[in-house]
Amino acid sequence: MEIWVGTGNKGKVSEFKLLFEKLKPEFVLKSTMDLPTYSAPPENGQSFVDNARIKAKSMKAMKPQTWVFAEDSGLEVEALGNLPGIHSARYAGPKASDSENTAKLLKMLQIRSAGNRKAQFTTVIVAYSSTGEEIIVKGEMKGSIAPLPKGQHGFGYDPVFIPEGQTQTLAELGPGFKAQHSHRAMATHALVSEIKERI
Ligand code: ITT
Repeated sequence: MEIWVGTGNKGKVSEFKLLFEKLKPEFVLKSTMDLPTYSAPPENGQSFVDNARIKAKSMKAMKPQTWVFAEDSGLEVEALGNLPGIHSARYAGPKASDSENTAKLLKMLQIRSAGNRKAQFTTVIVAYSSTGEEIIVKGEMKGSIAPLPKGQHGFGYDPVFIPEGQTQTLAELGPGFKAQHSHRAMATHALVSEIKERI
């Protein structure tokens, strides 16, 4: 059976693939990157839920008979009034790279607050069952922002995020750690429980 995720982010796809292989191996994960004709909708919502729903609906329009989902995620930094939040992917500009976003984050934190480096990742997944029922699940991971980027794994802000109780960044800890503890792992566990209740 197939489950389709509406995302153009390769890092998300590889994490979801790992999670589904572990939690629900009979579901083969496909993404909009397997659909050359797909064009992503504008993410103009005011919240993670709004944006995840926009992306999930557009995925459902392409695959109406199938289980589909999309996620919206981001990094919320306490001393920055929870920014970048829903703006995480484009924090340093519309075409910003991961390293440009990370550099801006470290700079803003240096300007606003040297002391409070508390942060959390949030993921909201909106899914539609094969019959069109909407399911919403959420995952979080608490931690802090490192003084400098470190590590080679992952994507986005992984090189500057140190999970609570750890001394290394997510980019140093690697995919095995994220598959067990990340915001995306928590949300995917919740989604798979919801799926198991329905099929
Ligand atoms: P799609 O909308 O196509 O799924 P996107 O990257 O634009 O891809 P979002 O709008 O949800 O996705 O933005 C999420 C951003 O938050 C992402 O680009 C990263 O900068 C950051 N982010 C989310 N989860 C992360 C993680 O696990 N590790 C590091 N950064 C993450």
